[in-house]
Amino acid sequence: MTDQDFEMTPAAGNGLMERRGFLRAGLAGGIAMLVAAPATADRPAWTKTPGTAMNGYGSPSRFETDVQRVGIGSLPGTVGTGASRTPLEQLSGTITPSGLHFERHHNGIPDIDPDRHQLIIHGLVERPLSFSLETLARYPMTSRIQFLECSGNSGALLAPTPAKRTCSQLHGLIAASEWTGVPLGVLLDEAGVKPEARWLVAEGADAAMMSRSVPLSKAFDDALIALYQNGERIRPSNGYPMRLFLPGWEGNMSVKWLHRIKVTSTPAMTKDETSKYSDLQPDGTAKLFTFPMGVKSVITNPSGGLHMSKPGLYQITGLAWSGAGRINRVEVSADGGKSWATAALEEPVLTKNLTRFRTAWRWNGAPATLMSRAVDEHGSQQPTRDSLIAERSRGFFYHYNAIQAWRITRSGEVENVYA
Ligand SMILES: Nc1nc2c(c(=O)[nH]1)N[C@H]1C(S)=C(S)[C@@H](COP(=O)(O)O)O[C@H]1N2
Ligand SMILES: [Mo]
Repeated sequence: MTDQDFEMTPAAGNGLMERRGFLRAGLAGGIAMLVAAPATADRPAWTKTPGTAMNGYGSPSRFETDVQRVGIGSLPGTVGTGASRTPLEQLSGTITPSGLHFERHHNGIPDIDPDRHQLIIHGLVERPLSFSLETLARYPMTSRIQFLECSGNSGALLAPTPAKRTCSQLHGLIAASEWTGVPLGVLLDEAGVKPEARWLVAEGADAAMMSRSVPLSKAFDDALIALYQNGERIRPSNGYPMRLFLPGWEGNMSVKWLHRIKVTSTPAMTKDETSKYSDLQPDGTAKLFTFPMGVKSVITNPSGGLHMSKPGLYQITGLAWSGAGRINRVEVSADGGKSWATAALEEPVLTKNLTRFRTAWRWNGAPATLMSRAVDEHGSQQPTRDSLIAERSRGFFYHYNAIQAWRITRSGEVENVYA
């Protein structure tokens, strides 16, 4: 078959193909090998003997043991004060398996006995209340498939020279899950928020007792007291037995191991919203409270550290997201940003969730630079690295959302570059 049979018409420079043809026919005609039906004697051993037994809790295939969180690092002298990253380039779809959800802990993972855990709501309320897991289970619950991103994600790309790193080493402080729990507004209504209240302070039960101030408007908008992650109880590393989940906002605010909410009139100016997760300005003051995560995308395949085998048809795929809503469009370039082709977005495209994009690319074997850029439903566009740096003040670190470029060398190595 020829490319024409698949409507593989060019969409942009250096081999990018029209997305409609890609969606209809895929790349099969260009890649799969033609074979005859195998003879019985050639059947593999696993078709000839009964398989193994069932078990109580499943795990991935033994051939997938290299799919692990990456870049696990803890501060010197500690074991749990640091981060691990989602292996983005090894996954597909949009939901992150719970065991591969990135982790960010300020003092390790607490070993919380759910029967002794309580959530207290107090402060500027008519009735201070305390909730056990058992009482929370009687409230109406809702589920949302949405992303969580640390605002320190991708900060390594501010280095003056591009680090030789993989996609997950650079961008892996993001994950998406189906979060299920009780809308925070329901609990606040029961406690009766007083008229002068404007904020709440959420505190975790870890040994950091990490706390953040949250505007009440967000609490009543789409905040969840999340109890389940991808259908099962939240994993200890992600906040067991309950966490605050604030869709689209910087991950730090989604306080894990949540045990206390104090309703207040002003923010509490906690450590993690003043000395950290704030942006130093040229005059020496710090800009506080940058909550939503900006519109962003990254090509996960091919990406840094991966290897292209030989020239021919490839699938370019990646993830796009916006803390402000849905992704409207993702464009891909194979010529370092000179021309762009619109990528296909995988359904469903959900608000404040990861959106998977795909497009077809014919690599001609010459060096090439791949990039992706996203636009969200409000028209916000992902900036170039240069424009992001020009528009932010020196010394900024959080909320890096610039376009990522991957350089493919003649030998097929893929590396992080600034384009
Ligand atoms: N109690 C508590 N909540 C916390 C943290 C923490 O250390 N302690 N880390 C925060 C940070 S910086 C991020 S990015 C997210 C990470 O959530 P995850 O570990 O489930 O990926 O949790 C936030 N909530
Ligand atoms: Mo974070």
